[in-house]
Amino acid sequence: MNIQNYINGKFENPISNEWVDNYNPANGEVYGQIPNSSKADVENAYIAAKSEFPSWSQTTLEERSKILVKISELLEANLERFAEAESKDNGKPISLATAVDIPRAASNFRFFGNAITQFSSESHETIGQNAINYTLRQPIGVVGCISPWNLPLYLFTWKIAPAIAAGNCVVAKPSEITPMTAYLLGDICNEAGLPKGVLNIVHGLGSTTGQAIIEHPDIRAISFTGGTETGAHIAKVAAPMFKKLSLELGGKNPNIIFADCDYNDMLETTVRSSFSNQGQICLCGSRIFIEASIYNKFKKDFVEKVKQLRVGHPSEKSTNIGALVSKQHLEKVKNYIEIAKSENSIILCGGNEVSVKGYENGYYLQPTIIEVKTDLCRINQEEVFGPVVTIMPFNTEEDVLKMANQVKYGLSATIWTNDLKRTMRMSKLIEVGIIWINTWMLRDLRTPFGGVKASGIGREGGFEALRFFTEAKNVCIKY
Ligand code: TXE
Repeated sequence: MNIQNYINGKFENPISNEWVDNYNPANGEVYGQIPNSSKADVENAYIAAKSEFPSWSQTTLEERSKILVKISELLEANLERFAEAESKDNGKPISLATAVDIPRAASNFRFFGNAITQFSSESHETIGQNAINYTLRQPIGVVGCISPWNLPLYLFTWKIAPAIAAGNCVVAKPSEITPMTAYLLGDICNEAGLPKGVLNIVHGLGSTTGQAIIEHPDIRAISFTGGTETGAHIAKVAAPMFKKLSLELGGKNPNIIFADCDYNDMLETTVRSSFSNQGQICLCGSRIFIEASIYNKFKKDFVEKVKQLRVGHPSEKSTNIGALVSKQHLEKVKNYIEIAKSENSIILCGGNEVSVKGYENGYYLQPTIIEVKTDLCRINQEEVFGPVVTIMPFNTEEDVLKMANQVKYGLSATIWTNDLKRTMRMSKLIEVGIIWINTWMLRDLRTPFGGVKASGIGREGGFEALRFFTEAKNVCIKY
């Protein structure tokens, strides 16, 4: 099946007629092609967005809200079709796409459709000077949204929904590895009555299509989620052009377990926070630190539970772990397991590819637990982004805090304890943007979302996203 660009409300082939293969990770076969869009396609998308901007930016909030909520409803009505497409394109279990990815993509549109009706700006009376200031929050114009392959529609819409809610027009590019649900979204936008040109979707490689978006002199803001290296490259290109930038990058998140936690709840959630989506979530807790007094018990119970996870074809309901997203990514993750072995770490379970009957060329890997001797080894410092976690014991709060922060990333952290004072102390000292206490990935879309250090700059979510997608302009009136 060939995917087309969605520009000015219409589906189009790329001008150059260049295409890229799209693989099904569950069987390793090519099942379609996507445009490798060039600068010229991005320019067409930009022109469509620019022409629509004066009208869309003046559309009432009620009207924008109505359209966004309608998109959300149509996504829900098409849940099965979208979940199947996402699972086939990405390799994730159909159960996960049905329960999480597509419902959350729908929530993104509903949430920002409602949030924009509550978004307001400030006014400041300058007392003693007979002056009043008011701040306009104006849409930026044409903005670029670039998203990754791990949660394809979920992260694509996490950017697009606030961008258009705030009155911008968008040139968006999904990952070339998982383009399918973004492609299907075009029809839904038309059906919901989104004016043509508000959202334009160009498909293609990062180095061609993505590069054309970030280099475009009149695309004034870039919202990007993806790898840290790509983020650094985008910052280098965009900074001299003074573009507004939001970068949500990689993570190497600590999962810190104290002996006084609710053990069973912790154990179950830790299996999820380690291996959901084959461990390909930037928020996965890939470094697990356990208080020494319960280390041996945890190690035994955790290994036992993880061994029960079923690796299988994504379309089967009983599958817990589907396929990794690509051959190249599978090789990267396998290579990290080799690195761990060469560092004298111990593979407690997993570590090998899985041959799924009937789908022998798919990209399957066992969920893998690695016991490390030091937190400073490579497997504990670099982002693997697969079904691989490390475990090691700690003795004191001070020790574990040091290890939690001794890493270049700073996205999220999880702490398991019933000691309230400890949670308050540690939350202040851990260098991350998001902390979960006694839970994981419990999301409230109003909260700021993003990281520090090599995990990026800027915050998405709630009014933070609406602030990012608007420019503040102050007006001072003397009376
Ligand atoms: O991501 P890329 P990759 C991490 C994870 C993974 C690593 C690399 O560790 O192994 O990043 O993954 C587009 N200009 N994460 O290489 O390349 C690209 O087309 C503009 C963490 O697959 O960063 C895609 O749409 N755009 C992450 C998007 O960037 C460019 C999720 C992300 O792809 C571009 C994914 C360029 N020059 C991977 N080059 C998370 N934070 O959740 C690429 N792109």
